[in-house]
Order: sequence, then structure tokens, then C-alpha cells
Amino acid sequence: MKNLDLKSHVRGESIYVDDIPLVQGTLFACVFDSPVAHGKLNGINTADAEASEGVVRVIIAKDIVGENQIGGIIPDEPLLADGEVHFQGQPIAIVVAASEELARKAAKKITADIDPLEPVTDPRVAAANGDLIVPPKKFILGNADKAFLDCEHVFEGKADINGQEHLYIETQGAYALPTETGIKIYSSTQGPTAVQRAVCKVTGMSMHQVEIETQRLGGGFGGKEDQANAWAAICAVACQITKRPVKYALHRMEDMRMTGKRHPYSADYRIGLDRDLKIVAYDVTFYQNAGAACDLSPAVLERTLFHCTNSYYVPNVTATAYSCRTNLPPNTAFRGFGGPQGMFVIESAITHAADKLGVDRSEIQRRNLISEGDEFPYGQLAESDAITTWEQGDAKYEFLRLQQEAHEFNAGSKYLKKGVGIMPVCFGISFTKTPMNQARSLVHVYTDGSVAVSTGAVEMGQGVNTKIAQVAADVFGLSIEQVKVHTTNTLRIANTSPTAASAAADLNGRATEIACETIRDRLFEVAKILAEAESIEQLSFKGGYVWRNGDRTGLDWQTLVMDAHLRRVNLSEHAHYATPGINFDWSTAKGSPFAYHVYGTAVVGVTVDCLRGRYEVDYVKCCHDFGSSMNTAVDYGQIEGGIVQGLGWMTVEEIVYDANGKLRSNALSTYKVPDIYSVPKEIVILPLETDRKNLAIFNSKATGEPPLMYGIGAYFAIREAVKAFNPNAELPFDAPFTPEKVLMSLYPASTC
Ligand code: MTE
Ligand code: LUZ
Ligand code: MOS
Repeated sequence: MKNLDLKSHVRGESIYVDDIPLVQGTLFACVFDSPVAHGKLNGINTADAEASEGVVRVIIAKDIVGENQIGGIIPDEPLLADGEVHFQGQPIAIVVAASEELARKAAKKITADIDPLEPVTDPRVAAANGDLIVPPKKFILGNADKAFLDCEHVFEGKADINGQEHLYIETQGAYALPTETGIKIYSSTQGPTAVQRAVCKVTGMSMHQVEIETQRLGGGFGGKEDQANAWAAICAVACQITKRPVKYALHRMEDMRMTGKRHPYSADYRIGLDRDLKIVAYDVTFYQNAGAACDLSPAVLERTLFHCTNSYYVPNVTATAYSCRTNLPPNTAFRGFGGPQGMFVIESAITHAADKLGVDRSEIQRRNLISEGDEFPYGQLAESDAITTWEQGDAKYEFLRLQQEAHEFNAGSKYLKKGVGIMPVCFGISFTKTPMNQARSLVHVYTDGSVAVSTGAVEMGQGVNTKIAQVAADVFGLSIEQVKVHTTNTLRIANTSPTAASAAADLNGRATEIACETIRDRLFEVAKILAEAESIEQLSFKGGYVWRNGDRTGLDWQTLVMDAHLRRVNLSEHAHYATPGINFDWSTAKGSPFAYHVYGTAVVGVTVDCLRGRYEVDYVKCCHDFGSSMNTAVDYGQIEGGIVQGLGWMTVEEIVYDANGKLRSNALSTYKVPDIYSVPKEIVILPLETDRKNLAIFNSKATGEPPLMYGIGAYFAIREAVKAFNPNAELPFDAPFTPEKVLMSLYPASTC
């Protein structure tokens, strides 16, 4: 079963915000944003813009009817700067004009009177200044301080990880229309309810006046979990003031400049091992670069802690995390949500130990994989293990043979060197904030037998609508063509969690399953009469027919549905699902927050050109825990995409802000992403064979985020290859490993 959007994508018929037919009288917004990263905002000169051709209105902070505030977790983010500016790209004024071009032209005529203040871009400097978004967070398991005293080997060091631009193909955007009750907004958002709340805040309207509609996204990757809010709020404010429809679809460079990215982190680690290379103690401190406002940073920070020991069992852990306020655009959710950064640090610590002890890093990795029943630092016990994917991957791909092949190749090659990196991954599925793990589904069976489903899930390319349609088709025994999954709309489905945490198919799929089963059971009662069955247990639906005791009856689905309607049976259902059995208590920093974990192990092979510093990824081969996939086409696509996105983050994608907080990598000419020529030559996926039951929809585990972290293996593979060329290289743990950094590390400084 392929992704249902396939054909409309290929034909160019899929509708994104910028494709919505415009209503007569539509105006266009454009933002004037801060040219300075930190300063006192004394005044804004809008007169020239106001006099500019086609301009209907210029809006500044004091014009906002409701509150000038869009902060979700903490109210620390004005929609429009007022009195101060905190990052380059911070919206200051909104120009509303008759066309996109005229709005942009006018916005260029605005100037701001700003007294610059010293910007801070380094999270460690912010932490030293005491400038934290929230108080530090900590996980403690066992007693690391005490355990270090008995360790045979102790190593400490520092690891740095850069951010990542989301680069969704569809940029941020929204289209607001005035309605009789309030306002309707088409938004490219992962979180229609989050947009609704932000719009209510800035307009002063109630939630029942505000309708948010989302057809699909041209990618979100976390970048539209929270950060779609601002653009919808801007359109809403302009719509409310002008009483006209207002649209804003950002240009790529506006989007790159004004929106936040994956959080960069800097971390200090200390790792202690015993004689048998068992990790006995781990102490880690994370400095998260949150940017200028809270956004989702505390939740991201928490997931960094949740995944700070990755797939390993470490009995004594102290993990501390600081969310540091800097003068960068507020950083936000990005596939993995802080988890990948936590994992990179322990992988660095293990590699450090391996280097010093003269063993292969995979030896330390393998000896410390978590077993069923082991305790994570947050108190949950592993309901499964990391050893099985490692062993099944090893059996199929022969890790040692791959490593030996690389060594043999290197012995006979002067300037090309190969490296191999193994990367086990363990990722918890559920929002770590327990109340967010709920969803609703609205299912209608129409009298012609067709089925319409609405849920809170947002389709963003990950195939969630295909999976939801499969659920309904499966429960009713219909073909997928008889089911349509409709737009995500806050009038049909209220109080939604964002489509995030890889949990959308689980949560919304489960709610859909419950709704469909409720309708199915009502229909069984009718079928029992029509098909003359003794009990409903004898009945089933398959292939558009009612079956009795395993035999097809003459009663077809459409006849049954119409008959049920004439008997006044309810053919609609609105169902609710909440993940059972999960909890987390921050007062003790313990609990069982995850419905289950996804495990996997990848082996990544690279070849480095040691004259030029360039490299190629030869292969990524993984053994991945799908549970039992309900859609292999979609899930394999998620794994391939996740791997390439993870590789990009670890290798070529480099975000550069200068000391003044100006984004230098502000376009695709200066920010490199993996293209078709730089993706791995080979990606092999081996599904883990397991019959374990889990809370996933149809026992099919989430695939959205976990595969991204296989990309971390490439960093360490490149490092191996560099060491093969220059065994004395000084190799700090500082991702991404760009070709430039590789080149600089291949040769001693004196020869460059
Ligand atoms: N795949 C595509 N094609 N586009 C996306 O934007 N987002 C990722 C992942 N895969 C994304 C994607 C992220 S960050 C998440 S959390 C999950 O999809 C969300 O969808 P799911 O919960 O249905 O897996
Ligand atoms: N979003 C969120 C997430 O709000 N909470 C989470 O735990 C999470 N995890 C992954 C991605 N997005
Ligand atoms: Mo994904 S970072 O949970 O949107």
C-alpha cells in the first residue's frame, strides 16, 4: 500500500497553503524584522512604508487587539517586538498590501531606531550569566560520584553539536479569512490547536470563534510544531484590523532568517568503565542553546535527558541540563526533539574511552547494550532490549567483516580511507508530557457506504493519513478507496496535540479504531437480523460483504448501511483514545513516560578523500524494530528519509551565526543539504523479527523520528577514516564533520 498522496503529489494537484484559491479582496502580509540581535527599540519609522504603493496598513505592537504574546509554555515571546529586540529576524512590524510584491517592497522602507546591546550567542556564556529559560533539570540513577571512585578507567571531555535547518519544502505560511463568528485560518501547521490558542491570544477571541484548517504540509520535521503559530497570528491580527482576508507565505530566505532550528548543544561528560569495559558511571551536563524565547525548549531539554544513555544500560548516572537564553531565533522541535543531541554526547564519550584504551568503539557499545528489565535513568524499565537488533544486524551484515574490509582497503590505499561506524538507537514513543498523549477521531459512514474520517493528525508526508485510512478500511472490511481521510480542522476535532513525537498514527489511529469498532458493532446488530445469525460473534466484514461463520453471505456493505440508517442506527462516532499506563513525575524525575521504545542498530560505511577532505557514504545498513509494520512502503520511506536527514545534520549541514547573531548560512548557497548525489549509495533495512505486543496501532511501531539517529554513525565512521590517514589527528567531538573540518584534521597544522 503506497502513500495515498502519491498521485496528487506527482500530478501537482496536492493543495498547500500557497495553492488555496484566493477570495476576492485578499491582502498580503510581509514582516519587517529586526536587523539587530539585541537592542533597545526606541522607535519604528513606518511613514514611508505607509505611503508606499498598495499599502493598506502597517501594524506594530501597540495595534494588536488582544495580547502581544505567543509563548506556549512560558509567555516570553511577543508577536511583534516592543521596547526591545532579542534576535535578528524578530518580527517588528507587519505591512499589509494589495500584493505580495508591494508588501515586500514597502517592508524594505521601514527603519527602526535601535540602541544595540551586546548579543550572547554561546549557551555557556548565557549559563554563566544565569540567563536560563527554566531552572536546570536533572536525572539521577544510582550514585555516579561514588561509582567513579571504583572505576578502572575514567575519561572526561566536551562535545559540541550544531543545529539544523528544517528545510521543509513548503515554507511557513497562513491565510486568514474573516467569518461571521470570528476568523478562519488555513495554516501550514503540525499543531492546529496550538495555532488556535495563539490566534485567540493575539485577537482576544475565544477558541470557539476560531477555526483552523490544515490540509497537509509540505514537510514539518518539528519546525511547524510551535513555529507555525507566529505566521497564523500575524495573518489573524492583520485580518482582524483590516477586516479583509490576509495571506502570508514566507520566502525561503525570510523563513531561514526568522525561524528557529534544531537546538545546538554544548556538553561536558565524564564516563567511568570497569575492567570489562562495562560503563559503570556517567556524568553529563548539557548546555542547550535555546535562542531568545522559550518556545518548546524545556520539553526538548527533557528529551535530551531521557535519551542521554541512548541504548545503553548505565547503573550510575547524573545528567544535568541547562536551557540557555541567547540572542538567536528561538530554537524548536526537530525530528528527535533533543534526543539525538543526548545520544551524540554518550557516543562521543564511548569513542573517547575507546581511543584511550585502544579498543574498537563497537566493543564498548556492544558490552553495554540495555537488556529487558534494566532501568533507564528516568525509572522506566526496558520492556524490550537493544541487544536483539544489534545481534540480528550483526548476523546479517557481519560488522566485523565490514570493519576488516575497511582496514584492508586502508592498508592498500594512500589517499582514500574507509571508516565504519555502528550506531544503536533507542527512542521512547509518547509525548514525555503525559497529558498530551490523547487523540480523537470522528468517523462518518454515509448511506452510500463510503467512509469519512477526521482526526487531529496532520499529514506532512509521513503517511499518517494512509495509515488512518488503512485502520478504517481494516475494521470495516472495505477497500482503501472507500475511505477518505479529511483535513485536520479544529471545528471537527478539538483540543488536539500536535502531530509530533512520532505518535500521530498511534494516537489518532487508535482513536479511529475505537470509533470504527463502535460503528461496526452497531452494524453487526443489524446484520445479525438480516443475515439471520445467532450471535454477532459469528459475523465479520470482509471484501465489502458480511461473513457468517467464515462464509460470505449475500449481504453487502452498502445494503447493510442503508438498512441500518432506515432503522435509525447511528452511523457516526466520535471516539477518544488516551495511552494507558504512562506517567511521569518531575518532582522525583521518575516514571514510565513511554508507551514503548523503538530499537535499532545501523552500520554506516564511509570513504574519505584525504586529499580534498570530501567523503561519500557507501552504505547504511540497519536492523530496525518495526513491531509489525502496517505499511512497509511508508515505513521504509520514513527510515530512508530519516537516515538522510540524520546524515545531513552530522556531515554537511552547518548553521553559521556570526558573533553579532547574524545568520550567515541564510540560503541554499551557503547552507548545504544532502542532495541526490550525496545520499548513501546503499541503504539496507532489515526488519527485526519479534512477536512482542506493544501499544502501537496494530502492533506497528512508530517510525517517524528514530531512524534519524542512525545518521550519527556517519560522524564516527568519518572519524575512523580520518584516524586511518592521520593517527595523531586532534579530533574534538564537534558536529557536523563538514568536509572543511575533515580536511583541516587530516594534516598537522604545520603542513597546511
Ligand atoms: N516525514 C515527512 N515526509 N515529513 C515530515 O515533516 N516529520 C517527522 C516524521 N517524518 C516528517 C516526516 C517528525 S519530526 C515526526 S515527529 C513524525 O514524522 C510525525 O509523524 P508521525 O507521528 O505520524 O510519525
Ligand atoms: N513534542 C513534544 C515532541 O511536545 N513532546 C515530546 O515529547 C516530543 N517528542 C518528540 C517530538 N516532539
Ligand atoms: Mo517531530 S520533532 O515530533 O515534529
